[in-house]
Amino acid sequence: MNFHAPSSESSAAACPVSSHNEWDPLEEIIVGRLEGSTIPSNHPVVTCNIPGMAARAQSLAAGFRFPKFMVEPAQEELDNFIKVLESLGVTVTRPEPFDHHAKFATPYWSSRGFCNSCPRDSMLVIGDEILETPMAWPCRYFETHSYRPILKDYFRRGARWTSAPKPQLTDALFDPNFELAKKGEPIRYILTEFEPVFDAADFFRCGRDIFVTRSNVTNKMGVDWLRRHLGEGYRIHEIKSRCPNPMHIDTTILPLGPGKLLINPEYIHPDELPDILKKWDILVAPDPTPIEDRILAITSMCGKWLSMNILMIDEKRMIVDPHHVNMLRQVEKWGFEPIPVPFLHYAAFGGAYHCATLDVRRRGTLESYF
Ligand code: ABU
Repeated sequence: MNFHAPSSESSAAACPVSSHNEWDPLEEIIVGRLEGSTIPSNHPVVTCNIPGMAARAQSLAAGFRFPKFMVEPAQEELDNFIKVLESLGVTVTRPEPFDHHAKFATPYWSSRGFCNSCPRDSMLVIGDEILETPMAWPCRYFETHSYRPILKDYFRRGARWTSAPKPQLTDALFDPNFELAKKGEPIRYILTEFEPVFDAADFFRCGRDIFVTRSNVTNKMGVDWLRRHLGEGYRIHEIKSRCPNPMHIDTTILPLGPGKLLINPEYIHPDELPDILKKWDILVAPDPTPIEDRILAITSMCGKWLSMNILMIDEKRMIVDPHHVNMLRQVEKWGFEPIPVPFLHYAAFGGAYHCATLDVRRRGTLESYF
């Protein structure tokens, strides 16, 4: 590895929102909620990203409340996860409970909501700014409203609070002829360039350098919008992923510390990484431990690489699912201290620890790591 030590450029601000990367010591985090969870309303942008069996179940049960047998075990895991975070000295902040079953409409379409399981998607923290993202799933249109009390509180205490242009999400944004790429074919996306859309979970932050994968919820115009919004203080680099149905970077590639990059060997080819990342240690994720439980396998909204959806507490400690023994053993070999927290039932609501959280404050300063 040819790693250059970071140079400090600013001092820590006394702002409730202050987070520049994925690994500085964690001080405050938003953790999602399951109350009021509703199965996403039917839309091609939803179904194209849900694995086979779950997609079929989703389209049959669209708009109904998630059944108790799915919510209860996930809620238990969530409660325990929160206790673990608090025991580590992290302040946990929560959105308001909301009944996402309520129907809403714009002049162009109507939908029911989804849930607040994954704050990682709807808001992006860059330094002292917390930005509401223009998400492409119609059922997520008003998701950030559950976070408004928190956002207003952060704003009153000095954070910058912004929102990207609210997208129209008309048919013009979605390619009616979209089909998933077959093996060996170039990756295709369901989104057109009609307007900017992006989920925050398609980005990860390494100080002044921010990395993104294009996906079925993040188009080029969305990346351009963010690049122009952040201005010259930041550089946004696109990472090429070979995932045939890309949605969110955090099961594809994730930094675990300065100079340390976890990659999914199916989706990332190291020789295709941006040149600046080639200087980092490439840690190849081990094969995910298969999930034999049929209900868990069928109900998961996520792919098997959710084993990579790690949350860093600091440069050494990380939350990992004890089911994923291959990952647990591997990160120990790399010198990390995994903290095992069971979380497999949460996959039915869209993710694991990284998705389920939004780190709003980490102790550290804005650095340039490259
Ligand atoms: N929300 C992250 C899940 C992405 C995946 O299914 O791999």
